[in-house]
Amino acid sequence: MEKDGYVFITGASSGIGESCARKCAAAGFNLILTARREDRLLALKKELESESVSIIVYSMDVTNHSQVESVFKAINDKEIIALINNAGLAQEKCSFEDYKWDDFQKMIDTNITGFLKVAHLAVPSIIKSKGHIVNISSIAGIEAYEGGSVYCASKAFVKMVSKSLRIDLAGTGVRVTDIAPGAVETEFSDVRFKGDTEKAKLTYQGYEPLTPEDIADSVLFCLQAPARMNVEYMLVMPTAQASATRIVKQ
Ligand code: 8X3
Repeated sequence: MEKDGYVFITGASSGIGESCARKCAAAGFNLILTARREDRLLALKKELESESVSIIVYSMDVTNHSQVESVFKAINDKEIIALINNAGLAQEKCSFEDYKWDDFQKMIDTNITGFLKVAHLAVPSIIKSKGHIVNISSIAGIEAYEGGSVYCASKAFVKMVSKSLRIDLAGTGVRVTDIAPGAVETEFSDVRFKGDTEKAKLTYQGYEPLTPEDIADSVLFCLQAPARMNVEYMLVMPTAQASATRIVKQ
C-alpha cells in the first residue's frame, strides 16, 4: 500500500483504536488520530513520532457532526489512504424494557450515525486514493444476545453498510473490510457497565480474552495484503469463544 497518505483512525485514544495507531505507525503509516480525549491523543502522538511518521491529532466526538465536518475540512489537502472506522460503544446489558432511552440514543448516535458521518465524509477521499475502509463491527452484529438489543442492531448496521460499500465501490480499486471482534479486553466493558469495574472484569474472567493488539494485527493484515486482495469480513474471537454467548470458562 502507498504510504505517502494518511490512515485516519476514530476512537484512537484507547483499546483497539490505540493499538491500530501503534501498529500502523510501526509499519510506517502516517496517521490522523481522532478521539474525544485530546490529552491521550497528544501523549500517543509524542510516543509514536519516534517511528518517523507524521501524526496529526484532532479532538473529535463522532456524535458531534459539525466537529467531524471541521476535521475533514482541516485535512482537505491530505490524502486519506485508509479509514479505520472504530469508534463505538455499548451502554448497559439489560432487558429491552429496562433500558433508559438515553442509553439507546447514545449507542445509535455513536455506532450508527457517528460511524456513518465519518464514512460519508471519508469515502470521496478514499475513492481518489484507491484506498481502504476498515470498519470495526462485532460478533454482536451477526448474533443477537440477551440484553444486547440496540448494541447488536447497531453492529448489524455496520456490517450491512460495509457490505453495501463493498458492492457500491467495486471497480473503483477501493477495498472494504469488516472486522468483527468477539471478546476483547479493553475499556469496552467499563464503559458498558458505567464504571462498575467488578462487572466489567467478570466479562473477561475464566478464559483468555483477545487483546486489542490481536485485532490491530488483523487490521494490519488486511491493510498490508496486496492491492488485488480484499479481505471482506473477518470474525475474530478468543479460542474459548465459539459464539456470542458460548464462552467456555474454567
Ligand atoms: C463486543 C463483543 O460480545 O460484548 O462487541 O458484544 S460483545
